Amino acid sequence: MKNFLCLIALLFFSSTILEASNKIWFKQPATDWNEALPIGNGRLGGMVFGGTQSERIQLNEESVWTGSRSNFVDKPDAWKHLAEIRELLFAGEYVKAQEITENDLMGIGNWDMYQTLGDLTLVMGHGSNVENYTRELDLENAIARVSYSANGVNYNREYFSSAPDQALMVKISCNKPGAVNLSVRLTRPKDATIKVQGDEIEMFGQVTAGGVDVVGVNPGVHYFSVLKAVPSNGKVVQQGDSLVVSGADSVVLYLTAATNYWGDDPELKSRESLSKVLSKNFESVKNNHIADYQSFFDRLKLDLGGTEKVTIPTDKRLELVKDGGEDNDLVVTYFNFGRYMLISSSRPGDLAANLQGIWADGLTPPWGADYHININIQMNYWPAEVTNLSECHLPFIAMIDSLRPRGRETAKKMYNSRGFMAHYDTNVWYWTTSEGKAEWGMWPMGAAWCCQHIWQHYLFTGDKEFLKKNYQILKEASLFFVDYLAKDPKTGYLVTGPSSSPENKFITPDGKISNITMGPTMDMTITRELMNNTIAASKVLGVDKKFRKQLEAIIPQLSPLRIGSDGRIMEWAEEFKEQDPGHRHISHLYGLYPGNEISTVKTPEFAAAARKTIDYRLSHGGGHTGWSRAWIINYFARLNDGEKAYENLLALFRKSTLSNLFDTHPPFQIDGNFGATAGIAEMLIQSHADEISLLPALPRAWADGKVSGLKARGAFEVDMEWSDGKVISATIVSLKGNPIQVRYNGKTVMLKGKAGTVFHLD
Ligand code: FUC
Repeated sequence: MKNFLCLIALLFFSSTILEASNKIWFKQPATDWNEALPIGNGRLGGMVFGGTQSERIQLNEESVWTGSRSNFVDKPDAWKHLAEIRELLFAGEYVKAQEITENDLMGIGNWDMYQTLGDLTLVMGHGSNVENYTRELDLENAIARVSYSANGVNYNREYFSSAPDQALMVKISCNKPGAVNLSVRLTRPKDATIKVQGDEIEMFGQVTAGGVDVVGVNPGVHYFSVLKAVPSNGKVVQQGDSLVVSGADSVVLYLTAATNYWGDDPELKSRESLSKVLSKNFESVKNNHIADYQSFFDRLKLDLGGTEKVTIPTDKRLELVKDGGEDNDLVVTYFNFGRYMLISSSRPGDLAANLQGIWADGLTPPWGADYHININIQMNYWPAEVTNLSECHLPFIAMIDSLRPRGRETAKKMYNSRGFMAHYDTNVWYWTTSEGKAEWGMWPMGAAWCCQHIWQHYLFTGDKEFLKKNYQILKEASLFFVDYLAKDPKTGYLVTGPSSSPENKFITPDGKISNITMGPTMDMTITRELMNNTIAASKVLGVDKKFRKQLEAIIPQLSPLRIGSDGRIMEWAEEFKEQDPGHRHISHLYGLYPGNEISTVKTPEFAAAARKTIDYRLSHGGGHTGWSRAWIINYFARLNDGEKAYENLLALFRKSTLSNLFDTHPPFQIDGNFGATAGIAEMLIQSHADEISLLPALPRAWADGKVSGLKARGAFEVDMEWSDGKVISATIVSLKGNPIQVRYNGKTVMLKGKAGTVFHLD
């Protein structure tokens, strides 16, 4: 009997542990947007506030954008100024060169904005005497829930956004027949016509620019959203601009939305989705949603041996960490939340996740919630492969392809070069010119960096068809550099430029401040990597021997990575002092992560110099934005320093995490969530150095744990369990039959076996 009770207790315990790490929950509604809970199907999203008297669900559809293809254009003869600018830079006339760059080389245009689709507001008809309130995001099922009792009646709400049914669903129910009474409205701050008829609300219009501070005036997409209320018993009637549900046992709200972004008629498209989803009952829509979501989410399970704290809501647990505590289980929740958000904001066929995924309020979100491609959007996709969500990576790959038409024009007009390229940011209209100030805009490496993801997707999946389909992108990106690179007259090396080390400034020898120079370190690392990846891809596919030879001849001429007299990796080709020694970008360590030019095993001197570089930045206030901190976690993981990686993960929780576990720049920016999710994985497994390394950066705090479903380059899936910091068992499934060396517990083994072989290590 005693044993039986123990077993029951154990079962209860283990299921509650799982629940705790897969749940973000609160005892109160959100008081502002940063406390609300995100739901999404890759395209259609909502932020659930969970108010009791009045509920707000802020809605997003990924293509609700102002503007159109015409925004941001190259100056027609910009390239004619290139030679002069380069000459000035080689002669050390940085400030003058920057002036000409801004006036004559860089493009012009208007900023566009990703905008809210609107708000779904529910005003409850029950009294205000509310008790036993909880609001949760269930990461196992991708469902948000609110429950409470009001005047003795228990109310429950469920919210989710279904990918298979392309609808956002809300169900309100209670335990007393006929006690669901509420009104429903759809609104938008601007550009919306609202029509209420029968049991439906339509909201439609064409979006235009938002606030007064926005330069852009270009109208954007046409959108259409429709909501239908389906009560169980009771009735629905129109009342002004609301639907009023009364005397119902429960009510289900079905909401669909579409825009003309992809060329569809938005009304037809959202009506089509609505009639499809209406043919199913709530439970079957919900079950389809859960099954679909779990086909991604359940691929990976992580346990860091954390103690369950089921009774403490997430915001309070975060506060405990902010007060100096540690909480491994909350780390797992954060990791799972990262995976949840990638699954919920980036499905094949959708647009790539933007600076806020798909979740953004208002008409003028920070940076327009665009695609910054000098770190941010790449970081969004760092966890995609290693955490077994390869398909969620595809919208980003499609984004790179979409950059090509404009990227070819920019290559020609700004640099008189073949191939394609893009600068530091873009958006869903895929402009590629450099915009704004040289400080941020004059950086020609955006597309080249993005191309890394094509090769990484291939390395993790071994999918040759994918590589074949996307090889031309790599080739065209490399071709740009064949034409574009310039010879530094002093060193004889080939360099990029005019360019910057993203967003950092340096002090010129005569004491002035400048951003632009020739051959900043990050550019050169990315160029080398792009060319090497293109060569490797051409070999895998057996194509383009001649072009490959051309690239092979260029690589040794590229300006190399160098260590400065102070022992740090040099950020620029010359030993400049940085103006902001604690700058958030640490771009010159690209070769450490996400690249692989710097390695503790293969290039220990560079690794030591990289550590000095990070330490220096950190000691001057570096890592102060969420994404910057997340990058540092990955850096320390690659330096095999689990303690430092963990210290920075804790710092991310303590300084850059909102109560709903959103990363904050500030304000909310999703890259830090994704970057840290990748960082946690990178502490457990690495595969960038021609081997799989198990527990390469395990901190003492995670001495015992287990994980299943991590992926490694070479197409492997890895499960392992560890105790006291040592692997006690591991299972490695070879998906493509590649041979691989595995490093664990201070030793290495070589594994060889055909596709499907399951290797067991103990
Ligand atoms: C980069 C960063 C900023 C911000 C912006 C969206 O340019 O330098 O900090 O994250 O992207």
